[in-house]
Amino acid sequence: MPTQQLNLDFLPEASASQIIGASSLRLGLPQLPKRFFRHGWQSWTLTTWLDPADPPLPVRSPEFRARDEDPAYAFAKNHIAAWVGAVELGEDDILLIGALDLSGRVELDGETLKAFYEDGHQANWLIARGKEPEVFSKYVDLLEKEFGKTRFEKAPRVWCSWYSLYKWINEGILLKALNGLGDLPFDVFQIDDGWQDESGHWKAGKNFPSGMAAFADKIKGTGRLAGIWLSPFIVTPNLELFSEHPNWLLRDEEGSPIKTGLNWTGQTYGLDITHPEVLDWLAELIHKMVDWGYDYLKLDFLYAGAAIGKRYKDIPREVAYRNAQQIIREAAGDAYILACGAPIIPSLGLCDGLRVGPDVAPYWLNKPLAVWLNNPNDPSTQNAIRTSLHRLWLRTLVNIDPDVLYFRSRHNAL
Ligand code: 9PG
Repeated sequence: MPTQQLNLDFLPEASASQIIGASSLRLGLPQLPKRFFRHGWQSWTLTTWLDPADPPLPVRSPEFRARDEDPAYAFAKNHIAAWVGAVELGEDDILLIGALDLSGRVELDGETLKAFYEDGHQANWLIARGKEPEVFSKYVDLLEKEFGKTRFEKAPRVWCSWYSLYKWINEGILLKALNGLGDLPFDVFQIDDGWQDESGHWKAGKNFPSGMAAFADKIKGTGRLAGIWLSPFIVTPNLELFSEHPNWLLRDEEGSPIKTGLNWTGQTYGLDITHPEVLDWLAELIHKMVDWGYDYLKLDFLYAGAAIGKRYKDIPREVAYRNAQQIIREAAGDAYILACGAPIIPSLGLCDGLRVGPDVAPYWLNKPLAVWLNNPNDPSTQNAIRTSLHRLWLRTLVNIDPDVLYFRSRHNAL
């Protein structure tokens, strides 16, 4: 299909909408909008209404840029929204542009709204004008037709180990927590980061001498689903996998492995999820979790699969991501998949739950990180609530996960 660049010199009437196919679009606005709705790329990325007079501030550290933002647009001079952007023209007068395919971006450049598919192909856009709930619900209906939705009407109630124990977990501590739940109405007991050797080495660490299958049995013995965390698309450098399969890593044009930000064990690198051996390895990994007895999989740091880089198969990065997610979905069978740190639109239809904001934390804001490093995506109560609230419109497509609620009487700065 030839790529088509469209200049539109008219706006839809109030409550009207249209679908237009184009590789890029330019829409002249009657005046500078009052606010711009910026949708962030992945679970943790800032999603909110912004004042167009405030220029975008790039996240200052490369580690956080790689982990929390779409690095492709980190230094853009204008605000750029991932897949869907909107402007407020007047009271209850919102104009939304929403991509109906992967790689769509929406940029506000003064009095012009520009929409484009990053990979340059032509696909549909929704242009809708009306009240905020009205335009977002039109977008959601079309997204469902395009990508599908969760198989679960209701989100399960989950106990997650991260926010009370972080990575300091072991068999004994978790068993105590499991027994301590008594008959509290949790549907899932989910083991978070810390059970494994390392990211990429998905075997029980030394703190779980009885193995992970035995722990899944213990969980099921309480009548709950067994949940486990893993980050299938990242690896840490001190792994055999790194030296045994150098061609499994995502690399830049010069051949250096792509850094995908920090996690609790340090620097992470992305896998080339278009490589057939990596895809086989991923399917095997997910089968292993299911065979161990886990029926709730929290898949984290998923953005790394769609990082910019040179891949075995020369396909757009979000297409590569969705193909790999499809393979994971099939391998997971009936297991519930919670996608975290995940590119939002490319995950729809392939996951059941989706994290829609950064981690919560026992403080309102981490000023050094949020303000001095310009990182609005870092764990904090403010950031978690802000981004989650601006993604409520996704709730009929997927079980939206605003992260956890927890109670603390000590070590609490709120
Ligand atoms: C486990 C956690 C939890 C959490 C996820 C994700 O390095 N960091 O600053 C960092 C911050 C947050 C983070 C991971 C690393 O959160 O959202 O629920 O599963 O991983 O590592």
